[in-house]
Amino acid sequence: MSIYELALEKVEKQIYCINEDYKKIYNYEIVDHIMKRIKSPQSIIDKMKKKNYELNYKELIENINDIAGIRVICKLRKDVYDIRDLIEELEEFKIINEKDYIKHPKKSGYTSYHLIVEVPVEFDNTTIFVKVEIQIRTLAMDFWATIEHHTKYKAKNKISKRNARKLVTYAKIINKLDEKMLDLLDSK
Ligand code: 0O2
Repeated sequence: MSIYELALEKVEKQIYCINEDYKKIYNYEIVDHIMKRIKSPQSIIDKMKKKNYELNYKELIENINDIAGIRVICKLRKDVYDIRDLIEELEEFKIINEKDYIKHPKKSGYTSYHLIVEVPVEFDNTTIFVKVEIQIRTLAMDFWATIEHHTKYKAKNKISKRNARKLVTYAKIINKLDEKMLDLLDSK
């Protein structure tokens, strides 16, 4: 797990650098805040069972890409894509997978931009490439995802179909709001 922690610290540091550089050039903080976590052992086991993987280290390392996860929260939808492009420019990291749930929201209504990057970490005089999941989303998307995570996605008790439909509607409202905020700033 310490390998994942080292990788996570490296990614966090780079995101802070991106923010600092951006601030110097545009006088604007493109990153609002960052959250990071190492997935708990129980959550890793639950995910492996859910995806029908055998419970061994080989399957874990090859298939579970979000043991180290970092969430980058920004203000505007266009910031999400700018941050993504700035991460791509970092020579140290290699993007190995990405999912645009903003252009293609999940059935649940979930919107976010996901990247899996490979990060070189020095460990025991060897360079190991560690996968880190970066989720980039606006404050509004994060508000929705946090509530939905708690009430539906990871909730022990199933919510009613009616409430699940409401959550999809609220996700659409939130995304409309993100669009309107952009329009407002563009029309200043
Ligand atoms: P937790 O507890 O947040 O860590 P794959 O990469 O295709 O093998 P994976 O990893 O399921 O499969 O990919 P995906 O769909 O990109 O989802 C990864 C993470 O996105 C999830 O991690 C959640 O954090 C978040 N996520 C995905 N769908 C939803 C959703 O409908 N609602 C909310 N609130 N979050 C979502 P975990 O490990 O499932 O959960």
